[in-house]
Amino acid sequence: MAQNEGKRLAGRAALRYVEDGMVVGVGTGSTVAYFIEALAERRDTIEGAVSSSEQSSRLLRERGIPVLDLNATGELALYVDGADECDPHKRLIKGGGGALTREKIIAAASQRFVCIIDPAKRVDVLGRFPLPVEVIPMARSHVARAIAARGGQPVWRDGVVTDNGNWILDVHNWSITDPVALESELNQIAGVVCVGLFARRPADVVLIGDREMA
Ligand code: ABF
Repeated sequence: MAQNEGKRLAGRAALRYVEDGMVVGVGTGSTVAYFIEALAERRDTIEGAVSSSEQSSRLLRERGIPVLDLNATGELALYVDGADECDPHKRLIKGGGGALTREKIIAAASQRFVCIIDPAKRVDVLGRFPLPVEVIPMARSHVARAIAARGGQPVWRDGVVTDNGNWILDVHNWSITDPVALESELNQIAGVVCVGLFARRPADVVLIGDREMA
């Protein structure tokens, strides 16, 4: 299956979880762009969306879907988002698109997190994709040293500022055999805003193309 076809099928398949009257949490990335395109067919039946990035907010508004504030909507029934890697336990690496912090906030505030991926995102062990870590700019070097001391190889995503005004380190060559433990450990480092591991709160449903992961 061509990668874009897999993304398009997954994006459309997620529509089956959208119910009338919903406020839908919407992630970021090219797979989510297909979902937004499909969601626009339902814009008259849903209340609106809570967006994880300025990029997705633009796409939603272009499609006539109201973008709402999570502080006003309260907890959500559904969050739909992509991922960079997905293991057999529905644990994810996310953040290649730089939106990991707002994505993790909305995932935490949502009852059901539906992850939409093409088959190339499936891995047995997380870590082939460099792990994004959002950091407060002044702490970049401090966090990089702490990650290196744990065996990771951090690379500053130079030139990228997140929607929250922070920087990103991408950690290479980590075979992440215990993603829950690593997520908790990295969260403790002073200066870390968000770790691109969605393991403490994994996806509830993973759609791979148009098939649901068991
Ligand atoms: C987003 O989806 C990011 O967390 C992740 O990096 C991205 C995957 O992008 P794509 O769908 O374009 O492969 O949620």
